Amino acid sequence: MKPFLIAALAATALSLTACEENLGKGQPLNVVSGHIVMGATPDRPAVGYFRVEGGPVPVELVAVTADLAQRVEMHESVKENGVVTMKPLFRADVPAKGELIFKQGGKHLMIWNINPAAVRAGKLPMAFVFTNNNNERILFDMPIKQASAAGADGSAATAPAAMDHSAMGHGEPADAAKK
Ligand SMILES: [Cu+2]
Repeated sequence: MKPFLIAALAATALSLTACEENLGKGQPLNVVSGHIVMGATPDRPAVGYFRVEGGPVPVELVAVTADLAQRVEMHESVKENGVVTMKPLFRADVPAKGELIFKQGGKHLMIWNINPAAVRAGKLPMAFVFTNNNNERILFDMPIKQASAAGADGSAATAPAAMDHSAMGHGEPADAAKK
């Protein structure tokens, strides 16, 4: 066998492998970053933020789960008549080659009763469930921050994100909401 043919076969094998991993066409659908902020007090839920990069086709995020937490919900903060409320969110679009962002003041996760071992370890393994490929699940370890460290990203220098969030009752006024 001639060297160039071997190289061609090797390249074919590589590209097949890449296809199987959904890397064939540009960037794959992926969870690229995220973190959890613990509640200001143990009885309050933690909140989670993250960023998903879209793959070659549009999909929807339909659930986020964690074996080491009692409950996880997707929420969206919406302003109606000057009042910020949170509503459960059951699906969120991830445009092809676009992004889906859960962040403070917008879409967010609420997480109840994270296993203390996960808190000590500083990360919560989460599964992001999408509509493609028969509900593809992408696993991502979310780093856990204490409420007091919430300002580290510069988004909440004065009020920790979790505290701000927990002051925001479902359907109740939230004057703590930031502009
Ligand atoms: Cu919420």
